[in-house]
Amino acid sequence: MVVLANPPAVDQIPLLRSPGPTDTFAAVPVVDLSIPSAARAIVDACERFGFFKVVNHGVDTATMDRAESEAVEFFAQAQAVKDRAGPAYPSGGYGSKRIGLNGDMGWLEYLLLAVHNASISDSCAVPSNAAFRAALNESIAAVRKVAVRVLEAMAEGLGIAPVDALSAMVTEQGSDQVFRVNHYPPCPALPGLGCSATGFGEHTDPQIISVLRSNGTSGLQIDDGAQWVSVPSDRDAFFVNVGDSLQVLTNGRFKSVKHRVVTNSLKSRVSFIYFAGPPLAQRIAPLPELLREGEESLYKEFTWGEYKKAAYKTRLGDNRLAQFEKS
Ligand code: GA4
Repeated sequence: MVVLANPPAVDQIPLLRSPGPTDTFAAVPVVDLSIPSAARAIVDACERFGFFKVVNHGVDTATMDRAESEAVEFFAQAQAVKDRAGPAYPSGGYGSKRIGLNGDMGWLEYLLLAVHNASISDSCAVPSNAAFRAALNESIAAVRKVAVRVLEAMAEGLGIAPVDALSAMVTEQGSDQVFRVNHYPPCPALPGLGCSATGFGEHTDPQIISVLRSNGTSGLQIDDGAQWVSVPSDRDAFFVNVGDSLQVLTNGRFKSVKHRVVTNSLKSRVSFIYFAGPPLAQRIAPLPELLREGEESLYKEFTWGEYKKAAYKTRLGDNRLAQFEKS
C-alpha cells in the first residue's frame, strides 16, 4: 500500500499579486503557420519575447477537445483513485500540488507523461483508461506536428540548413519528450488581499520549445522583459515558449521566457503542454551558422542529459542557466 502524506492546503501555496487590468499582454505575437512569412515572424517573436501564439496550425479542434473532456473526467475522480495513478516521479504519473523534487508547490494537479516517438511511452502505465490514453496519444501526435512545423520554420527564418536542423533534435530516436496535463481547480478567492494563489510558479522551461494549449481559462502570464503580463487565453490556438536549450543553441539571441500560472477563483483551467527535448546525449551549444565572425559561445559545454540532471536539483524559479554561463 502507498502511504501518502496529507495534501498541502491552500495556506501552504505561495501568493502572487493579482494583475491589474492594464497588465494584459494584448500584443502577443501571432504567427499564422499557413503563410510563408511565418518563418520571419517566429524569429522576430523569439528575439523579442521568447513567446508567441500559433494560428492556422492545421490541428482539428475536436482532437484537443476529446483529450480535454477525458482529462476533465479523469480529474473529477475521487482523490484516492487519482493517487493510485501516482507518483509523477520518476517515471511519470499523477501529481498534486507538489512540483519537482525540491519543495515547490502550486494550486494544481497534473499528469506528467513520458513520450516515446509520438505517443505515451510504454514504460508509463498512466493513464490506464484506454479511451483517455488514446485521446491523449492523438493530441500528442497533433501537438508534436505543430512543434516540428514551428522548428522547421524557425530554421528557415534563422537561415540554417537543412530545414530539419532543429526539428530533428526532437524527432530523433531517443529524443526526450514530455507531455503534461495540468488541472488548476478554481481556487478560493482571497478577498481584500489583491492576491491570488500560485497555480504554477515562475520558471523557464529547460527544453528546446514547449507548445501549450489550454481550455480558454485565463491564468498564464509571461514576463515581457519589464513586467508580468496576462496572456489572453485562446482554446483554438497553441502558445509556444522558447526554452533554455534554444536560448543556448542561438547563443542568447532567443530568450527563454519566464512564465507562470495564477489561479482563477471561478473556473477550472486545463492545459496540455508538449515539451520538446532532444536525446540525452545531444550536445547543447550555439549552432555554428549563428555565430558571427569571432563570436564565442556564452555558455560552457553541456549535453541535454547533464542539463536535465542539473535542472532537477534546482527550485522552480531558479536561474538554471546561470551555472552554465561562462564567467
Ligand atoms: C518546467 C517545465 C516542465 O513542466 C517540467 C518541469 C519539471 C517538473 O515539474 O518536474 C521541473 C521544472 C520543469 C524545471 C526545474 C525542475 C524540473 C520542476 C523543477 C523544480 C516537466 C520540466 O521538464 O522542467
